[in-house]
Amino acid sequence: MTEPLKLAVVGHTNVGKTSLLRTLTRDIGFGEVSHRPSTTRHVEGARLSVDGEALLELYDTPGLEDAIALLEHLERLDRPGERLDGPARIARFLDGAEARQRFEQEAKVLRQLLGSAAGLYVIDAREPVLAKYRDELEVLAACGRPLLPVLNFVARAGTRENAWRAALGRLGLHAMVRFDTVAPPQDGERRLYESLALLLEPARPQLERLIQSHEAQAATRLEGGRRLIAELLLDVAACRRSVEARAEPEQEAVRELHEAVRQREQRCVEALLRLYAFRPEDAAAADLPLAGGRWGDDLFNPETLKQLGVKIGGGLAAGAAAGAGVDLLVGGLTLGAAALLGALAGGGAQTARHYGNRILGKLRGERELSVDDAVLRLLALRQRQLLAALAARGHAAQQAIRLDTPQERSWREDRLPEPLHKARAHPEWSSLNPGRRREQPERQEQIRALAAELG
Ligand SMILES: Nc1nc2c(ncn2[C@@H]2O[C@H](COP(=O)(O)OP(=O)(O)OP(=O)(O)O)[C@@H](O)[C@H]2O)c(=O)[nH]1
Ligand SMILES: [Mg+2]
Repeated sequence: MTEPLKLAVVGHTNVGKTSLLRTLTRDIGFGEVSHRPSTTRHVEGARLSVDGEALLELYDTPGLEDAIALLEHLERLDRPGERLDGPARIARFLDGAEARQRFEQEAKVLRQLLGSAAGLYVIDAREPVLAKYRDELEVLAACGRPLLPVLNFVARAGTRENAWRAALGRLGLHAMVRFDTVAPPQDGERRLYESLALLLEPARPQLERLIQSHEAQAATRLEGGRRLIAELLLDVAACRRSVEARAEPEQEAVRELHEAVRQREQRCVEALLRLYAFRPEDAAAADLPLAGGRWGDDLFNPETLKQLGVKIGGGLAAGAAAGAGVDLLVGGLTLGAAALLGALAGGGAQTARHYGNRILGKLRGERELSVDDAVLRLLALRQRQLLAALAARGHAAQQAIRLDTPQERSWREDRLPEPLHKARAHPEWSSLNPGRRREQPERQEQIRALAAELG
């Protein structure tokens, strides 16, 4: 068993040190994050383990505030005729009274860095390279530990990244990583740990294990997310309601079906958020551009579908109820009914039995409500987009997720994947229908196939 590698996360106050810890540990609840300076007052650690073995310990530290005064103080610590090196000077400082008084916060940082194998020096890359930051780096460098600068706040344009690179180079710091804690690059963790492995060669095996484990976990999460979306789509595609062919019960059934589908989508959103370890409110905020109010409130609004460029099929055009396609088993053939006949022709004995009942229903004057293709398209588009947003989101993010209008065409226009067509003929696959039998191998097979198409 190797000892966990200890890293101190250090830097000026308010540059995102605690945020970096949140993102690297995928823990939205780590420490306290605030726009106010001096939020973190004590050292706090978090451990990253793989298969129960602790590989890395990250220590959050208070922000440095007055490095200029501290550097001056350090320079006065040498006795006459003495010329201490950095670590000796830091050791003398930590033994002195000032380390418990005026520089108490700074002393915590330096003690932690001395007790660590290396430091991650977090930088707000929007800031100019001021003298106070250079002094800060000089004080930290005196601890004699490798420092890896981490450029934060780099997701948006207008940073001073180049000035920082030049300034860090002049201080002998040539390795650095760009890592925005709110929107980390896809390979951000890999780059960060690989850069550390260059500085800390003996720790390379455990850093590589960490990289591999993180990448495997990310792939598993993505697969899990696609499966959740596939289950949602299958549930909705297979959903059916029989209703008496009279205006009042019909309207009531349409309303009830809308609500059931909305709730089903909300359940999927919440499951995705849980899978990615985010808060329920991270995606249910009122200002989602694709939805007013609660997520999914305008799922059945034809205008939403139009804005997204989703093809609006027979059910919507029929106007009986926006979004709830009416398979008219009564009152003539429609597209919906034609599709049903196709399903009947291609389906097995079970399908025939099922449709047999529905044709009986027709004779009794009943209608079948199902959810229109356009709604399936919209669900697929925005859930996929949510999944992509979650995969790219840092756990330091404070704002609710905002989704742009999706650009991709396939789910908007192409024929829907085969599993959804199949599901139309299998009401027993839907958790939204009574009498479902969800553990059926064929349903599972279709979910797998559909999940693969969501990739
Ligand atoms: N947009 C954006 N905001 C960030 C980023 N990193 C941090 N923040 C914000 O910056 C502020 C400071 O973040 P903290 O993580 O508390 O910073 P800190 O360095 O730990 O601060 P102290 O503990 O006070 O020294 C918070 O409001 C964060 O939400 C980032 O990459 N992008
Ligand atoms: Mg902090």
